[in-house]
Amino acid sequence: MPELQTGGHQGYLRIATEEAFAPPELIRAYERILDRDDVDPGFESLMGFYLRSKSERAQAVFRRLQDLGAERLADMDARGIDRQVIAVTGPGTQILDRDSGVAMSELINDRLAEACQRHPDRFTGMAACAPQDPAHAAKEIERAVSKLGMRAVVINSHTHGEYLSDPKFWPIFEAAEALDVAIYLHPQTPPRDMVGPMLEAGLDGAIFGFGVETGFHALRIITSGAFDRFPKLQIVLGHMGEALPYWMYRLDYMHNAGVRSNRYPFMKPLKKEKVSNYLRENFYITNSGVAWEPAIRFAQEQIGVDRVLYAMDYPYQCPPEEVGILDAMSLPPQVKKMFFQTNAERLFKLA
Ligand code: 1DF
Ligand code: MN
Repeated sequence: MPELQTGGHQGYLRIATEEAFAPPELIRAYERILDRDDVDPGFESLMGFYLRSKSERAQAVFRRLQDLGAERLADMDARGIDRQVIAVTGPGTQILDRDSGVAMSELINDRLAEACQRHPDRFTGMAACAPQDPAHAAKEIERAVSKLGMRAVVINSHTHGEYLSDPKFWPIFEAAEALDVAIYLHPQTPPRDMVGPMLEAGLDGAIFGFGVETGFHALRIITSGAFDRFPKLQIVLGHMGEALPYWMYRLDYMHNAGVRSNRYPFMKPLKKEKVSNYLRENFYITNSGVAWEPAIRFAQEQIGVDRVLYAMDYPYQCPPEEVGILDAMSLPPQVKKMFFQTNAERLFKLA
């Protein structure tokens, strides 16, 4: 494999769009939660591993998560990554109680903004917020975007088992739509009521549980009618859209059948009629964790070449070989440039 370089020698810059960090204050808050006896089982499985395992993988992830300087930049250089779009790692503020979540969201945004100001040519930030306090979340998103230069919002899926399909959270959608920034709906472990049988099988994490829960969350948002209320809202999903593109045909059929037969009185017809129309017009998809050309081509064909973007998922999954695999995809050069560079430049207003 040729050595990877930054600078666009291959005909495009590489912009990685689902990259994670954690400030030390958040790690300390995680430690205190892990010490409780009523700790959320999914959280214990996830952060119990990354904070306490002696394995090489856990320790490398833990170290890299906390760095927004030399090590991260060196890792980007070694992988030929020109820019990272960075967000607080899951579950972030959303595992905390309301007041701690609010304070932590402000701290996260201040820290991330400082790093982006130190390295404006390498780092772009996504705003954190605490959905536990929807009114504050909306104000914090506004501050982070207009004062701190954040270019999107991250929501690490459910908040204590609650979903953004609940209108009490819609001040968040209203703020994102008004500021014209996308919401990156990023995974975390499934909530207590969903995680039990997954934990039992060791399938609660990024291997499967994350994707099931986050895809389900996105679907709940669609079927709630939120996009009919906020038609310009854009949501980004990682991991090839958490498998939703593959589900589209059946989702359309069964949603339509359910609505027509009034099976669930609260499930109302949607303005755009089909679930898939929302996936095509209100979603972007990144390939985080999936360096696999057939899946990327399928999403490009079904959702559109202008809506499928590159992501690495640093530091959780960052083998340099995956960059080479994606560089080698047999896509037309202009499509590869959209994938690695220009779609991200447009969505995050980078160029
Ligand atoms: C993992 C994967 C952890 C992803 C993450 O954040 C994460 C993992 C806590 O492998 O445990 O963001 N991911 O997006 O695939
Ligand atoms: Mn991730």
